[in-house]
Amino acid sequence: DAIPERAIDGNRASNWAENSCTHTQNDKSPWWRVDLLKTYSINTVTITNRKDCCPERINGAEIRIGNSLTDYGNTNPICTVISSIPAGTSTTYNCKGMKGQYINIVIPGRQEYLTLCEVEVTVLDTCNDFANIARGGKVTQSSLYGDAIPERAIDGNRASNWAENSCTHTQNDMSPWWRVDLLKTYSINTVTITNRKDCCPERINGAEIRIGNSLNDNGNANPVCTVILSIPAGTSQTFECNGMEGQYVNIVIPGKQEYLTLCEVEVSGIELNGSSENRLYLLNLLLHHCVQTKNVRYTWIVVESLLSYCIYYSPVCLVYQHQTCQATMGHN
Ligand SMILES: [Ca+2]
Repeated sequence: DAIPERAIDGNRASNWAENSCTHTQNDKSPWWRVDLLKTYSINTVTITNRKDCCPERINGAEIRIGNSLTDYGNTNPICTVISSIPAGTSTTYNCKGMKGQYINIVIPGRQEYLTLCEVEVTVLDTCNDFANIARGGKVTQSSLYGDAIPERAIDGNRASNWAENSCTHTQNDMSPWWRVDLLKTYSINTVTITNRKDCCPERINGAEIRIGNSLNDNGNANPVCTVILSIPAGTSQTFECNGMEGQYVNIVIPGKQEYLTLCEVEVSGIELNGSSENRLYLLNLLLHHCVQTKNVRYTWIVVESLLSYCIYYSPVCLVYQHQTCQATMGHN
């Protein structure tokens, strides 16, 4: 009766007799899979290994994440290969935002029993992943041309013709720059820049996106996310910064006398040092539609709709009920 649901029953109990561990037959390449019902960016996968017997059975198991069901999902990209997990303990693997609807645990090429006492998954936030955190920041730039203030790059408007009054403009500075202060430190996913349309799109060529917490050289000494080769006139281009951390995002054209014009700068990322218990949330919501906050292991909430992810961020929505899975949300 060691059904696969036991790995997502919200219980890390790891003694067989506690009826909370899965168990396959002695299969060749045994596997377990969870279907998250839609695609997520997976942050971590935490696996709890059996305590009372044979912890070595998990050795060599792969965590695979993706959207394919080829070979039951066991050919999806690998997050990690588990070397071992001490008996009765839980190990967390960082999957760095790998995207997928399916998460498989498979022991490849070996005749083995696969037992999992709990599999917990956290995802990168599905709301703020895509929110523009540049808006609301404090902006500044190396100099001002006309009335093309730095705020125009975060006015929520990608209009890229000069006459539309939504693009910034510096003087013809040596190493001109623009900076947004996000007010808090974020792990930055992407920076999207909209280039001017009616004139001189080549001015942006060679600009650097820099991210960090230092204001040395006005922030222009922070680590580089990317160097912009070019952005076609009037278009928006998104640059992946892979979680670089910082409060400041600078755009600088280094070592060159140039005008810097930005019609919009959008930044997506995840706040660090925030109320972390409400930032990432457990995903064991499939069986009972429950989620668990990160740092409060035995506090559970119910979401009534699988689509209610955004509310995890809002503490006022959380209704806790110790050790149970029966509380309801303030709203749905
Ligand atoms: Ca704008």
